[in-house]
Amino acid sequence: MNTALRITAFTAGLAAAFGLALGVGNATGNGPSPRPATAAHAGHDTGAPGRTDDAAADHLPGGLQISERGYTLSVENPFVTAGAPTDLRFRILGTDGKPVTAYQQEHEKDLHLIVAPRDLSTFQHLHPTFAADGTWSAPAAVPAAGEYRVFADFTPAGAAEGLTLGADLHAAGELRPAPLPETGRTVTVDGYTVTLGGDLTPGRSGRLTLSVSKDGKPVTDLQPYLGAYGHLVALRAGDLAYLHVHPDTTAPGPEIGFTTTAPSPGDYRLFLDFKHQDTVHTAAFTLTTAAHPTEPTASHQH
Ligand SMILES: [Cu+2]
Repeated sequence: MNTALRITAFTAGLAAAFGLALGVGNATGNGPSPRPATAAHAGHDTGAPGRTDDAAADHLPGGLQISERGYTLSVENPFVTAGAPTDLRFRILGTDGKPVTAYQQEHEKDLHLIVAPRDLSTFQHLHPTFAADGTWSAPAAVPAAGEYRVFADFTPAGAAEGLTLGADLHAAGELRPAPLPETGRTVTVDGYTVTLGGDLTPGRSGRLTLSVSKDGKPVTDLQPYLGAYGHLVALRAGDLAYLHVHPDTTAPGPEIGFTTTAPSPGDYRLFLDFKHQDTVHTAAFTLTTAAHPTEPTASHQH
């Protein structure tokens, strides 16, 4: 059994132990992906330092802030021990300092909780239980020591749009951070083969497709999960910026489509949750953004 398989088996065991859907892709190698040579914006060599005209920069990616638009993510105990069952408890505080108790559903839930370590080696997508006093709680598996990021993705009742707050979670133990695995375009998980199509292009909306097959045959009877035939979470390597991703597929497989915008060049980890035969599986990919567009466009002329 190779290391990646052992890790997969290990996390699968933990997932079973904690009764959670937890997954990592079946990585085929190690080492960071090559990065584009430059992050410079083509046609912008005279801009003032720190200035950018990228539309994406007008709106920070989610998850980078613990407090935003008057809402704060308050984790009750951000110090946990790796490998031990963890009851993750937190509240969303509003501008008045009181817990938010009314939410608008997105993807069939009031709140989505994502937990990932800084090295993006594991991923959990949880749906915590809400108590009337405003406390959310979820049993979380923290399989290895590390600095984790906890993301709460929600829309307060009455708010025009949702937001994603991020907070640190520290898991004590022997720390063994790993470089991002190079997954390529095909990942196998739980006997399924998932193939990634499309690209992330910095500053531009792009479409990603994920095709699911099993035993060499396309899977055409995926089950709805969170109001779609798949749920994709994209995190930027280096700072764990949380990208907003919109599903756009109406057929139950084999292809699941999403649109999203990468805010910058770099490496991203994509975690696809899909449901088949009443079980949710997670396929993880490492994807480096495609080359930044070089041709100047009308909006780049000053
Ligand atoms: Cu969710």
